[in-house]
Amino acid sequence: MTIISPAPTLIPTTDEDPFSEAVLADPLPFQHRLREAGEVVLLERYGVYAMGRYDTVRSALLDWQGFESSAGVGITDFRAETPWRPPSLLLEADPPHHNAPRSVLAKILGPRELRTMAPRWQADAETLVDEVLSRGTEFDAVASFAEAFPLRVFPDAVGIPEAGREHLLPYGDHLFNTFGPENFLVEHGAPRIAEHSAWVNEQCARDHISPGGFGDAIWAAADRGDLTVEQAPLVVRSLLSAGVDTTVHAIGAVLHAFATHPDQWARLREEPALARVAFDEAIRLEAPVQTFFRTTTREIELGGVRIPERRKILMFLGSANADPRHWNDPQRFDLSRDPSGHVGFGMGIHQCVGQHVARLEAVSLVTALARRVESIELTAEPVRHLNNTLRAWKTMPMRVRLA
Ligand code: HEM
Ligand code: OVM
Repeated sequence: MTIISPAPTLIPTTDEDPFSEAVLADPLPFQHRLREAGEVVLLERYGVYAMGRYDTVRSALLDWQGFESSAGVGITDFRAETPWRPPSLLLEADPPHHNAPRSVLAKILGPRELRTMAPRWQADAETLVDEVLSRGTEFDAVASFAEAFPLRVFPDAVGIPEAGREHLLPYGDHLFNTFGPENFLVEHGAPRIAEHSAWVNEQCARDHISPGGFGDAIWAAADRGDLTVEQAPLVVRSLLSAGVDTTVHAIGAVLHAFATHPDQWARLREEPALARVAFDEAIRLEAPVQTFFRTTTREIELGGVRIPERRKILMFLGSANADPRHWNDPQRFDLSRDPSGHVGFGMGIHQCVGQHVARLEAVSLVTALARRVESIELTAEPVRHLNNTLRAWKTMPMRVRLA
């Protein structure tokens, strides 16, 4: 990184592309350079700002007045360009519009409501583990567990029909790519997005949603007047957008962490209640959602740098979670650590409203595995799946020894 000094402030500047194949495949060296370069760094190539240190990212996440979301949380400025889909009423909204959809979803996806789901998901996890292990002790952990488990429980919990569920993962994958620039990944997904999108949008309508699930509860909120009938389908869309790929890659992250830290698997086996902390520690370490943008609502001074009004700024959640200024030995997956305060779910008013769902899924699966599996190892190098926003695995060849 070079330092150039456009008067009046000195701003560290880089021509590196965080959305290049090389950086996406191995983001840690770039993130280290970003944190070292300064509190705020100008990404010359895109004309946007970036932050990678824990304290800076955390402060920006908490300052929703200064760093807004309604201009989009991707690189596209919704005030200058029409977004490719109608904006999310949660992710891409600011108060006061954000308030009603947020409180409706927070209640529906809250820990109390999920208590009824927990025994069913635990049983589903045990069934899946039995099914996979009955076929053998070597498998691809991505296909067999990371994808299979969320797809088994989440669409049913929302209450959408069976037919067409194969659209969910590619829809989410493309959506998360579109938060970044129009690079090779967006080009690759573009040809099929219309059909994935059409299917997803259709499932949000009331007549596609079965009774008793999250989707039904959203429509019930519209009946009570907590949401308008125009808002309800878009709030369902948020679940289908944010709720599948994220948990797939989160479970991939936990399984990878255990496979590469066998001592921590042994600890979990001794103390299964550590499954919760293991999940958050894996989210800290891998940050399945790596980045989101904000837009400055006014001139903001940060670390001696003046960011003008209406500029995009990229927050590196994964980098903040690995900042040695805040975390001790950040690359170690350590169940003794208290990972709370990590920004893998964001922080502040947009902090992941689905995190209890994600946690319950992962804890159910890890708990079921811990009952039957004594040790886990990789049998070959796992292969990354590249995405402009997500940190993901395509394949993870794994062998387990049964308990
Ligand atoms: C928000 C990550 C699972 C629904 C967020 C944000 C992050 C995130 C970082 C903050 C966005 C921002 O500040 O702009 C994750 C990760 C997950 C996960 C890592 C898995 C481990 C889920 C699930 C659902 C969900 C399962 C749905 C059931 C949402 C929604 C928002 C959100 C609707 C927007 C909330 C708002 O703007 O108020 N998530 N998420 N997420 N998440 Fe998640
Ligand atoms: C939404 C949405 C979409 C993607 C991600 C997300 C991580 C939310 O449509 O509300 O949060």
